[in-house]
Parts: sequence; C-alpha cells; structure tokens
Amino acid sequence: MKRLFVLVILSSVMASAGSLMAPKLMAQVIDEQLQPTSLKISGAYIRTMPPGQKVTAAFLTVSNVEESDCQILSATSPLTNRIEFHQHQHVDGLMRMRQMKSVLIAAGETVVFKPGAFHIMFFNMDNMLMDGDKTEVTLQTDQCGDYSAELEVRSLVKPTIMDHH
Ligand SMILES: [Cu+2]
Repeated sequence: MKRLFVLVILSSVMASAGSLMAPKLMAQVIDEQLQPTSLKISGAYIRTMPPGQKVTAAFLTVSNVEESDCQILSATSPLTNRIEFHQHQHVDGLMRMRQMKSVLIAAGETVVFKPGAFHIMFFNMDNMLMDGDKTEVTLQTDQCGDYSAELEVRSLVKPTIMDHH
C-alpha cells in the first residue's frame, strides 16, 4: 500500500516536469544560454540583394575563447539550403572567390568575415530581404557545438537619387 502511494507521487512529478519542458523545446527564439560557449559570435549581418539577384553574403566576427581549435564545417539558414564559405583572393590582379570547405577558428583567435575577405555566401535566395529585418544563421563545428546567430538585414547601398529634387 505504501509502495503504491510513492509510485503515484513519482509519476505525477514526472508528468508536471514534462509539461514544463514542452514550451522551451518549441521556442523559436535563439536562447544564448543553451548554446555551447567556445565560440562568441558578434556583429552578424546579411546584405540585401539587388532585384533579380539570388545570391548574397553574410558577415560576422567569430572569437574562440577556449584553448582548443574549432573548425566551422557548415552553415544552415531558414532562407536557403545552399550556403558556402568563401574567401576573396587576388589572382593575377583579379579578385577571385574561392570556396573553403571549412574555416579554422584557432584557440584564442578571432576571425572576421568581412567584405573583400572571408564571407558566408547564400545561394538560391527566393525571398527578398528587407533592410532592417532580422533572420538567423546556424554554424556547425567539428568539436565545439552548433551556434545560432541573429543576422541583421542591411542594405548594400543607401539610395541617394531621391535626394535630388
Ligand atoms: Cu563568395
């Protein structure tokens, strides 16, 4: 009789724990508390595209605050299923883009993805990006976990033609 009573209490505790967990798992917001801590990502943004263009690039700063190296292997986004890491290089006086299979963020180092250098290339973009909107990207690493970062949508050029009346 006593044993049965304990079992009933246990199962009701487990049931209420389960209902507390559910809303957290369904939340779409990036919760930094749940992310691994080796890499710190800051200043993340993605450029708007000129009309008709289906390719754009995102930029961010990644710092490795741990004592072991991290390799970024891939990136995912709700916007497209094809994202590549690229590097700009001067070859015979021309600017060329080269795809990087992975990007090393060495222990204690910071890598800046910026125009003219490392960038994250988004292909097959079907949705227009609006200046000021927010989206997100997730970076997958070899041994440092996955990191989601909010991407601020920024216009490449601010229109100036309208100023001349
Ligand atoms: Cu590129």
